[in-house]
Amino acid sequence: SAGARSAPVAVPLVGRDDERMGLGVEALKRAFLDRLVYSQARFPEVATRRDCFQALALAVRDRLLQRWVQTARTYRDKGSRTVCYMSAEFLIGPQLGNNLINLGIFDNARQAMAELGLDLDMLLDQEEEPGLGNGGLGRLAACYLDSLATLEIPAIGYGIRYEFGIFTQAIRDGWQAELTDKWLRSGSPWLIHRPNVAFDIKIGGHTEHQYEASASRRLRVQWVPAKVVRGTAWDMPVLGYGVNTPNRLRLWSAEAPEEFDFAAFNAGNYYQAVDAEVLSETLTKVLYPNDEMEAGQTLRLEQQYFFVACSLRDMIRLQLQREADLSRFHEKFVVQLNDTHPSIAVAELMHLLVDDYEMLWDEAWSITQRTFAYTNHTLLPEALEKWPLRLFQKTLPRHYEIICEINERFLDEVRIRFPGDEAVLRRMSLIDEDGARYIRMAHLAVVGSFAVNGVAALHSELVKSDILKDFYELWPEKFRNKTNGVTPRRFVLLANPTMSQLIDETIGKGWVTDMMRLRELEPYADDPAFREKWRGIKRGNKEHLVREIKRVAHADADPASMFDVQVKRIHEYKRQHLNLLHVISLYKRLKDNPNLVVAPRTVIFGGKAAPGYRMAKLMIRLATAVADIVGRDPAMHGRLQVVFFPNYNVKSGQSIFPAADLSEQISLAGKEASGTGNMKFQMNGALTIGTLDGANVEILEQVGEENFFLFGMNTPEVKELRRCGYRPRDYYEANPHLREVIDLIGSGFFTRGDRDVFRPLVDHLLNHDEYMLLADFQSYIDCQEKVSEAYIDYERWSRMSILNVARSGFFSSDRAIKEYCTDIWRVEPVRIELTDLSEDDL
Ligand code: B1H
Repeated sequence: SAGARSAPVAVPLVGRDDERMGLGVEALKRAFLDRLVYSQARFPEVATRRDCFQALALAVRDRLLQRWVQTARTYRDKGSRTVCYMSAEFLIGPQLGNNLINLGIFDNARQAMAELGLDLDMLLDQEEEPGLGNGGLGRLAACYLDSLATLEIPAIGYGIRYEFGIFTQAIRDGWQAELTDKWLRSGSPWLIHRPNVAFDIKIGGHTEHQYEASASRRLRVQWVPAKVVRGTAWDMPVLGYGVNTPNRLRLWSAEAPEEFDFAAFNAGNYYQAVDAEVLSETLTKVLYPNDEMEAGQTLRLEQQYFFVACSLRDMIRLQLQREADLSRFHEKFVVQLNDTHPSIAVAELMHLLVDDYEMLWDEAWSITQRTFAYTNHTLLPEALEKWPLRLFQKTLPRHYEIICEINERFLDEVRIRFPGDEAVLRRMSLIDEDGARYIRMAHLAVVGSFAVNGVAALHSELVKSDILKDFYELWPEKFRNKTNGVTPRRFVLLANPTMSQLIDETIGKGWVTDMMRLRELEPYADDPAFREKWRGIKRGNKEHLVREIKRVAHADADPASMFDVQVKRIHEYKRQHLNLLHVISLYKRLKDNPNLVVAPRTVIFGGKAAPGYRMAKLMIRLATAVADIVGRDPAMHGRLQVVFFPNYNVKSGQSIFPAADLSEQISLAGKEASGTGNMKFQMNGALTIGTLDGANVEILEQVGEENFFLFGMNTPEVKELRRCGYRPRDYYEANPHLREVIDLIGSGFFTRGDRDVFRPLVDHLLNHDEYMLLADFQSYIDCQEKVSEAYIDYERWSRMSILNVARSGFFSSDRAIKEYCTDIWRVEPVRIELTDLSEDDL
């Protein structure tokens, strides 16, 4: 959290009486002390920082819950159509600061704490990060919950309460080390356990088919499971900004159902009973730390099924409270599938409707197809989720049968549309029969949904032309684009209070829920006084990050240098090693020519590698090795520095984005579905150096090419080069400078003479280079030279920076969610009226 910060924007509840509403300084002091005593059983003189954080968080939670009760009542009375966002990940980040912002009491809370002798920033710093996601996909789900609540849309987020979130990254001897993330160690003040909201979920076993004795002779299927796991609900309130709507994030946790314990216990097998308990609880123990798939883990399939099965039962329970049967289920609920991770929901809803509620197949299928919509997030063919058929059948025997039935009926439809085309049947089947057999989850999701969307304009086109081409030809009307967005509440207001304040003073308040208004900043890009203030703010944010870098990376960074930042998961397609090739190139040129005029740079890397992804871990090692050598070289002082910022997460992101000058978005064209970090950087005034990939294309379109540093091949050029047979070694041989850079890595220069460490990386680049770093190298180096020239002309740079912010409105998650609401979900806002604390129904 930044030095002396204050929240710039008070929530515009007109004529709000803060004290009467429990939101004033006095009321907050009182609430804090109450919570310290009655929840923490502490008196102020002995309270630890942790106690004080808990007390403030609980006081804030009380204020959310007051609104929550009102919201639940209104939703029930109105019977409003509800969006259910199903996601295996919600990377929500720390909650306290965000809740203070959304309640409009950030400044009051700071003052209240100060009057009690406590520093709000210190308290905010106590919160453990709930790392319930890997990267962009999980963070997107969290941004969308913020916007859904802010736009007053009835919505529920359904996910998993992992006991261990994404690992904590440490750097040891330059290598990534993974430490467990026990974020629930001392409980979370935001999670409310609902032991009464519980469902028993079957797993494994076999099915039994029987014709009913009655006249209808209907076929009944019984699923006899191998085990039963109980799911209970944990709810987190998600408050919108400046409104009274806290929506519900409902996370499921696995336990052993008591009956099972007793069965084993009565049979005299106490240890088996305890084992069952332990085994059940492992189900939601840990988040899989892979950003783009890891195949074939039974536990992962069980996790997916478990949370989807609980969620659908929860929705059905709500529907049956409102109506006599389930025939209008799809009118009351729409389910958005965040990638294929929850796509087993298609088969599960069929199972529930047909087997449990005895609906006929055709009606059940019609309801199912009108309930689901599917978002695709990846273009990497290897990241498309597929389950080995045997494993799937063993875990979900009934769902296997249902998927076969869906598939037969679906392939009949394909046969009619493409008569005699055996190849198309094989390509579109839900079951991959080439070699080892697999269930294709993306195909299940498309067949079971009424809408399918990509996450950026380019990506959505590539979904139609490449990865789901056959499906697009069959059902063109299903396909849409919904370009991602990010929430400006967390990533601008909370993360960058000084810039927010300047914007308030310049164009007035209200822009944070109407981000297109940032366009009103455009004229100020030409105002030298404004530009000067703008630079001062960036400088302040950089000084704050410098202190963080000192604290976590033990390095001294120079705030006068250009902060050139690449933070995101480490992956070959994202090409952090291309960035490193540039660093080494610059290093070499500075060594050869000490008088070279270039902007001084601090190149900052951050991001986690999947624990089993060897090349990604080697990329981290290369970054730390280069950081080390460059850092030791006195000739680089004040000219070039490299920092690896450990354990990049939501919290540290909030210090990093506001301090960045340059945003590195350098994936190979056609590989990054969207990117969302690119948007967070832009909103905080960083300029982008990037390829024509993902949402970069739209950022370029918004800011104009004179305010964007574009380089590299575009998608058709990539395809063409691949078609012709790409030979990276040709580039190496033809470009002496590139050769020098690669040879330096191979020579052991960065590893005290050890030539073995980076050999796999160098060999891979020279012989395969799947992501074509060498083909884009020269274009990237040339573009970085233009960046350097622009930075030195600081008036020009400030102008570009201001225009980037002024033109970032399109990337608000509010815009994205409005598009989902009108084009996919067909839902309307529901206004919540707050009866305040003094009224007697509470
Ligand atoms: C994205 C994932 C992902 N795409 C598998 N796919 C996972 C796939 O645990 N798994 O198995 C986890 C995550 N994540 C990202 O989604 C894209 O790479 C980004 O380009 C995009 O911005 C983001 C949000 O749409």
